[in-house]
Order: sequence, then C-alpha cells, then structure tokens
Amino acid sequence: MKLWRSRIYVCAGLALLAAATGGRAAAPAFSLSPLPYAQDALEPHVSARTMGFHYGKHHQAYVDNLNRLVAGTPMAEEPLEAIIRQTAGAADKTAVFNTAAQVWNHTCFWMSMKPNGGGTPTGRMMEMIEKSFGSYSGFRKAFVDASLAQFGSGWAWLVQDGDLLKVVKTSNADTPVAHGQTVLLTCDVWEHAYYLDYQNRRKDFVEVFLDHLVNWDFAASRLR
Ligand code: MN3
Repeated sequence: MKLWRSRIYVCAGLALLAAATGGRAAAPAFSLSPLPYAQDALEPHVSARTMGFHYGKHHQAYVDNLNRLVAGTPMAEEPLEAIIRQTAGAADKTAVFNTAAQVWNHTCFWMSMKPNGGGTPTGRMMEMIEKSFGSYSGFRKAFVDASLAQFGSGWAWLVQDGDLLKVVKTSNADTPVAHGQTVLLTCDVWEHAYYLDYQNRRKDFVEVFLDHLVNWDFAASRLR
C-alpha cells in the first residue's frame, strides 16, 4: 500500500482524510493529517506536552507554510510525494522541498508509532530483518547507531531496497522519498522531538522508540 499517493491518506484500515479540495477554491491544498491516536496516548514515553508542540505547532507550521508556498502554483494540485520528488535538489525550490518533506516526514513519524508498540516484529518483517541485519538486535543496534551518528537535526529510517532492508539517516528535511527508497518507518531525531522529555539524551529516546513505540503493523503494510 502506498501512502500519500493522493490527498486521501489511507493506511491499515485508517482513512485519514486530508484536504481533498485541491486548489479549486480558496481552500488550502494541504491540511494536517489527523493523529492516529490521542495526544497523550504515547505517555509516558512521549508526553502530551511534546505532542502538543511537535504535532500541534511544528507539524502544523510546516503545513501552513507549504500552503503559502504552493498557493497559486501548479504544485497546489499535486500529491505531496510528487512535490518532494520534483523539488529535490533544485536550488530555487529549497523552501518548498524542505517544507513538503517535513510535512511528509512528520506524518510518517506519527504513523510509525502506536501505544504499546515496539519490540520485535513478526512474520515477513521479522524474516526480512533477520535476512538484512542478522538478527533483531543487529537491526536495533544499526538503528540506534544511525540515530546517534546523525549530526544535528535529521531522521533515522528503515527502508526497503529490493529484497533487503536498510537503515539510513538523513539531515534536516531530507527524506528517502526524494531518493526513490521505500520508507517503512522513521524516527524524528530533531531535538524538538525529545528535548522536553529526554533533554539531551537522544539515545534514550531512540531506544524507547524502538522498545515501546514502533508500529510494526504500519511498517509491514508498506513492504513491497
Ligand atoms: Mn519534528
């Protein structure tokens, strides 16, 4: 299943309705996709206060800025992934790329978590993890290491590359979507993702993400 192919976001039985009005009227092209759980549902691992700022302020601001940047342009009629791909690497489209990618990345991050998540996956996902990393602990170490190796703001990702899975990291707004990789899940390692709850302890946050929050059903639904 492919997310964000259109303005109707569909995932794992959840119909997440985004703005379907395109640029026809004065309505904005993009809207903040609903959280798949309550803002306090990830406590004690991610506080409602963090979610209030991160989803309600940071993510909303990216949506608002993207609408401002694409208003009156052909991009207002296009799917988010198409905007990301066509602006990636374009020196005169940096603001649009950064903003569109951050809208996509954050929606993916919320979907990558669930209450009582984390731990080892099952089925084909576990088989692919063992084939790609040797073991779940091999994957876990690779993901934590990539998160810590990301200097400054960025993202850690699990992506599918053919028959194998890979852990990759990106800086700032950069996203595997721009590089043709199939994203399975992501962890936001910008400081705003964890500073209120974990201060400077990024490793603690990423380990909690893996052990208590990862939504393996979401990741498995994106396997090709
Ligand atoms: Mn963020």
